[in-house]
Amino acid sequence: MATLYLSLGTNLGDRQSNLETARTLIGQRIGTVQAASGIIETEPWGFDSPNSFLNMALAVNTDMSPMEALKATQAIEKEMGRRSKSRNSRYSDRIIDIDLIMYDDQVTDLPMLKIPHPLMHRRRFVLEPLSEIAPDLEHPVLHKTVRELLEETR
Ligand code: PH2
Ligand code: MG
Ligand code: MG
Repeated sequence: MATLYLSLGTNLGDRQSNLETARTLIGQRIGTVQAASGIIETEPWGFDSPNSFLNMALAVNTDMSPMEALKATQAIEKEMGRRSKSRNSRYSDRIIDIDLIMYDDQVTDLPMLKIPHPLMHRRRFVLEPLSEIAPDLEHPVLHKTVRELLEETR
């Protein structure tokens, strides 16, 4: 059994309900939701949009491998109506985005899947919710806790 940390984000439609639906499906398909952060409203990071985000983090106890969990999160995104990902490698508005942030202290470096998420340490919209549920979780490459990473991020 592993602990998988997920970041959820949405900036289209009924954002609150999108987070609730995703959380329910994650609990049904990936594993028991052991902890859920509060929801924060954040400005789009890395692209321009009038639509602000709701972001939150989950800790899930799972028997799935990271690749299995990725397939499951992608299926949920698709079923919830998420359109094709960013064009020209730019970010775009979305109904739901579910990102794998950490998987125990495991490091995965595949073309399709990198864990820890390569940008997690630069994103307050990931670190703030994550610090609520796992402040002492240590980044297995940077060897800093989530709390420390958040303090270093403007
Ligand atoms: N996700 C992105 C890019 N920018 N900005 C905010 N505030 N929240 C997000 O979840 C987010 C973002 C890429 O997935
Ligand atoms: Mg993302
Ligand atoms: Mg994503």
